[in-house]
Amino acid sequence: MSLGELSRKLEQKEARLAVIGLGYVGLPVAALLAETGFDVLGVEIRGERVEKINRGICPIEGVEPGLADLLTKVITSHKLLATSDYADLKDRDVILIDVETPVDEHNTPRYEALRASLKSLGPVMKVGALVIIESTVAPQTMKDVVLPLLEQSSGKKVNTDFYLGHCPERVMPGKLLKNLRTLSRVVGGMTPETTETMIALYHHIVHADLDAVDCITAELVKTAENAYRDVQIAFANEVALICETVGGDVWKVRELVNKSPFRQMHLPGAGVGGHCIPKDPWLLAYGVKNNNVTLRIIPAARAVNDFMPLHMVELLEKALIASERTISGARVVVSGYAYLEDSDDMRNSPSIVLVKRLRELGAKVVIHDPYVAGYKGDLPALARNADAVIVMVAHSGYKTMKLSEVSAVMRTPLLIDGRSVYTREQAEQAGLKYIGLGKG
Ligand code: SAJ
Repeated sequence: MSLGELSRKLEQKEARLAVIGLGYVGLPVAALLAETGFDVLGVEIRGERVEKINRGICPIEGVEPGLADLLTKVITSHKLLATSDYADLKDRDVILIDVETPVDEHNTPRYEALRASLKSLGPVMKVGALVIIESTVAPQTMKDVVLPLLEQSSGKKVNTDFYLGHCPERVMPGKLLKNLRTLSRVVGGMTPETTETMIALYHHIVHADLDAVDCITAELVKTAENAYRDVQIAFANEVALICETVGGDVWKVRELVNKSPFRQMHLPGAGVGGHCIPKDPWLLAYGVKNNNVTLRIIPAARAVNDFMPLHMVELLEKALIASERTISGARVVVSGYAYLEDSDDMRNSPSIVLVKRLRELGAKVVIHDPYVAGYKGDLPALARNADAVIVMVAHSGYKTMKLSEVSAVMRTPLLIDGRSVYTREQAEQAGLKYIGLGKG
């Protein structure tokens, strides 16, 4: 099928679609495309996830407005079907790939999932198929990794026997459907004609700009937009450290800095987690590793943000010493295990780094998180005989918690607040000694 014919089938919603990887990105994308009337096949290697989805049950916990109902609707109407069998892809005209592209402990991208999906897709991919990588990849990955691998595994030639593009996603846990529908996207085809055909697909679900670019631009935009956010957060964190030492309140400083035109100082905090921000700066850096350009700001920002959970340990140690306790043997409650408020998403959570460090130092740690399975429960009960509560995530429920019920049961009433969930006054009125990140 030519790109022109494919574009027409996409306009008419007659093209048969597939999404490989039904995770935080792939599942909402598949459901939205199915809702607009396309026949969508979801390919997922985790069998239990396939089974759950085909029963119309959303495997994603946390607060995801509209997703569970949408999934039930498109499964019931048989517009979406999940499978683990790649052979089912043989009649698919457009295949989106939404698999994980993490970086390892050496900050090197791990493309195993991406390579595996391309190796499995190649042999079954039909002539004329359009393959779109939605996962975030380092600049030059489409040209140097995806294209050669797909040609090799399929025995087909790009732009002749199949078409290829990159349209990075911009979703955020907690706003998966909203972001997909309302955020603009860069659409990068290997050829301008491919880009146009990709737009014929995306305009059905994206009610915002679809910016036609080439692949390298799409790779650069996505990784740079998240590296930008990481650098901004690191700046706020560094100002927080300054405020602690000179007696300022970084939250007040930030509020007033942002009254100055063209300032958008981000929120300081107990760390930077998630599936995007801690990873994408390293993808951007990796993309230019062979182009002998020295990057200074991007790695430095990562170092500052990675340090923040360890700084929370420093604040705790100082507070314990002032209360004549040592961290070894101290009973510590960690409030918030997910990486983001009102989410169950644990990926790269700063709390994981914090808990590991606390246990290395001999603290007895209990974890509370109202969204993460296994850590829900009653915080005051967990705080019984504790020497400190460390707030790592600004879950809404924490804001309304009765602090007096917590301090009443603690052995040493210390509150270390990594997200300015409370004010010093609130904490002290409740009988707690308050140590706030960025509050000298
Ligand atoms: N964080 C701060 N200070 C800030 C903002 C965030 O410490 O000012 C921390 C959060 O606590 C969290 C981490 O950074 O641990 C990431 O937070 P995030 O708000 O950036 O949430 P993510 O990881 O879901 O980011 C995604 C990104 N979207 C995509 O990659 C498509 C990001 O580019 C978006 O800006 C963000 O969602 C969003 O706000 O939509």
